[in-house]
Amino acid sequence: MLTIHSDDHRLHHAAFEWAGGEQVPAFETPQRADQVLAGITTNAIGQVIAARRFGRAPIERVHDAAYVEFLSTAWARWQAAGRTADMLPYVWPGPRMQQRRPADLDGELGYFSCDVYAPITAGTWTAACAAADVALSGQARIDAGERAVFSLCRPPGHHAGIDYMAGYCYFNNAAIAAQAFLDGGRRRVAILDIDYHHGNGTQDIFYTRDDVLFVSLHADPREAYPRFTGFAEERGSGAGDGYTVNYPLPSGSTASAWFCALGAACEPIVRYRPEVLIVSLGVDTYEDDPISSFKLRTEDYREIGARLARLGLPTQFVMEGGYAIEAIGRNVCGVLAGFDACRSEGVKA
Ligand code: Q9C
Ligand code: ZN
Repeated sequence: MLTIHSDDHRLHHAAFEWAGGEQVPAFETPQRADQVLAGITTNAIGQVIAARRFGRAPIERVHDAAYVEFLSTAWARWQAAGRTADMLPYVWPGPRMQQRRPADLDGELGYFSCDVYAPITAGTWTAACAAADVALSGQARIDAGERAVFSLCRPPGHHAGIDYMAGYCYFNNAAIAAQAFLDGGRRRVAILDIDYHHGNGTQDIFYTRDDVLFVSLHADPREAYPRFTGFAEERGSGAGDGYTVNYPLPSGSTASAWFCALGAACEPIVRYRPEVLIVSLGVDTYEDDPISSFKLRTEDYREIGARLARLGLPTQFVMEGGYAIEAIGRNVCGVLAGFDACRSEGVKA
C-alpha cells in the first residue's frame, strides 16, 4: 500500500501535558510518526511519498475561517507578548454562558479549544498544515484510481471540530479528505473511526449532513476522553439524522467484544453504499497503550485490516492515535498488511 508522509510533523512538539494534576511528558510525540514510518520500511508495506501542498482552501471547507486564521497567527502573537512556553488554554464557556469571542489572546485560546490537550507550539501551524496535506495527497491518489492509501498524518485530527482544537488535534485530517472527495464529485463518503477515543470533531463537522456517514467505535465516554460526546443516542440531526452511528464500548474491552462491535459497525456502512471509505486509524486500542484501556493484541491488527478489506471499497487510512511507542509501528503495519493480503486474495478469487 502507498504511504503519504511529511517530515514537517516534527515541527510540532509539545513539551508536556497534564495528567493526575501534574505535568508529564507529552504522549503525542514526533517519535510516534517516525516509528510508524520505520515500520512501513521494515515491513515492506510499499512506497512512501512526500505530500504535496494544497493551501488553506480545502481546510476552510470544514473548519471555520476565523479558527484557521487564529491558528495561523497565534504563536507570533504569543511571542510578541514575550511568552516562550507552549500556549495552553485555561478557561472555557461553561453551561449557560455566552459563546462570544473574547478580545485578547488568552481568551481566544479558550474560545477556539475545548480542553487543555492541544497546546500550540512554535511549529504547530506548519505541522498541522502538513498533516492536512498528507490527508489531501492521499485523497488525490484515491481519486486518481489508487485502491488504498495510508496517510501518515501527525498531528492527528479526529478531535478537532469546526472551530476548535482538542485532544492533540488541530485540523481534522479525515474530515478534510472526506470533503475533498465530495468536492471532487463523489456523493457518499463513509468514515469509520476505530481510534480508542470518540471522534467528536469528525462528528461535529458532519452531524447535520447525509453526504458523509460517520461511524465510530470507542471507549464509553462515561469513563474516557472526550467525556461529553460519543453516546449511542447521538445519531445526527436534521438531514444528518441516522448518519452518525456511535458504538461506545466498556473500558477494558477485549478483542472479542471489539470485533463484535466492528461487525455491527460495518452494517450501516454496507447499507450506505459509500463510494469511498476513510478509516480514522488509531491504534490506542492496544493492550499496552499508556493512556487507554482496551485489550487488543498485536495479532489483532492484521485481522482488522482483513475485515476492512472485505468491505471491497476504495480505502484511505488516516493516522490518528496510538501511544505505545514500541508497538505503534507493528500495529499500524499489521492493519495495512492485513488489508493488502486480503485484497490480493480477493483479486485471485
Ligand atoms: N492522561 C487521540 O488519540 N488525554 N487523542 C486523555 C490522558 C487526551 C487522545 C488523558 C487524549 C487525546 C488522537
Ligand atoms: Zn485516541
